[in-house]
Amino acid sequence: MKITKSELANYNENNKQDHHEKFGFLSLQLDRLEINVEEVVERLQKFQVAIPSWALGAGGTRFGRFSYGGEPSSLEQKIDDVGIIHALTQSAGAISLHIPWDIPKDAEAIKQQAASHGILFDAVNSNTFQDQKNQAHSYKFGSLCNVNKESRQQAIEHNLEVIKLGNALGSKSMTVWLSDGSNFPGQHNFKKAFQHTQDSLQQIYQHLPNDWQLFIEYKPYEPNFYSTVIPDWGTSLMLAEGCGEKAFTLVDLGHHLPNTNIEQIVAILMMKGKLGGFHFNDSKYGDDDLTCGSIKPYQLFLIFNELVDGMENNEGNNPPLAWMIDASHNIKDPLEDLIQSLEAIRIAYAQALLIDRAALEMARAESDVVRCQEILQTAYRTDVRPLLAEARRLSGGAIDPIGFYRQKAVRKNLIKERGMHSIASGL
Ligand SMILES: [Mn+2]
Repeated sequence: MKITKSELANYNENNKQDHHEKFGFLSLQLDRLEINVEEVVERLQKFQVAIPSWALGAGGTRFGRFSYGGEPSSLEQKIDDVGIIHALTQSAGAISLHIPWDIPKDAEAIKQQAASHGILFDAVNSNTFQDQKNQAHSYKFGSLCNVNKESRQQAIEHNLEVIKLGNALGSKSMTVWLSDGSNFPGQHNFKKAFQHTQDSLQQIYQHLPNDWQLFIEYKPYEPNFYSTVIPDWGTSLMLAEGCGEKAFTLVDLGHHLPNTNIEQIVAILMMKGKLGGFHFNDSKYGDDDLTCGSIKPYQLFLIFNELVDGMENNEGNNPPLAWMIDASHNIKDPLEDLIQSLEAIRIAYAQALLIDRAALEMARAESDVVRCQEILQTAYRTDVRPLLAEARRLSGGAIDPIGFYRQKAVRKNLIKERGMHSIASGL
């Protein structure tokens, strides 16, 4: 199913009255605050977030999986799904592939298909957290950290294969997330596990093309429940620095213990020029992978406050960040859920763009704590949704993506095309 420009234009035409009123009113208010509305809308138009290839089917939990019908059962269909999201939102112009779940059979053909939707290939993701069929050595006791040299070597070679596949598609980065760790005290020699991991990552790094970046993700627990080899940003940063200037830390929102101050982590990593990318999701208890902004929208805003500050005052020479949604869906239509996540991310970004940074610095210099909070919350409490709708309208997307999606019965059409019992590849 492909959504045409004329369908979108018709939809917007029929819904323009309400949008014009809301956008007009907000523009007037922001003008009075001397905020350049045009510039904010332009920045929103440029802001693109990658969709991971594993988020397009029902993710499920370890207790069960409830299919949604019409799930994409091939990489081609996954790209078509991202194409639908991008057509509606004009903000999902990239896909992030998971290898080996989504190995392209014909890289050139896949590239062309993605290009026809205006989609690029973002970071590729390696997978050494599960054994594949006919694999010589098991990852049951770890991959890059394994005490067995053959297992480590096999994991290194897999990562090199992922780089090769990504290169053929035009990707410029690889994200390494390791499930490596231990389940019981005494199981691991912490120092040896770290050293093996450092050594393995360095070997992978040696083969990284010059214009590529290596992202190292951390996570404090799960699937290992006593220790993980890369539990936190400090360990990730040590490993990245041990590799070289093309290696960076990647922050995944859900990979923190409850109440961790993630905005502070983001600020310091950017100051050091070592934040490579960001994985968006939301959670209440752990790595819940819920829809962005569904639980803690204020935290998301505070994180964007630091991200925008880091991008505007780039003293650490931090490279442009790789943005990706890393969430999983069990009870919602994955496409609707991803549209909701994109909206939440862009709301937080737009609000952060409204912050009066000069006034905030002044209030900080005077230790005027009340004023600091007022400045942040004035931006946070602004309903910026008309700015997002305007950015979408100007880029040729839908004023209201979910409204369009439901009116056109997109899921029903996908079920008609693909069947009720199709299952997303890799899941
Ligand atoms: Mn992640």
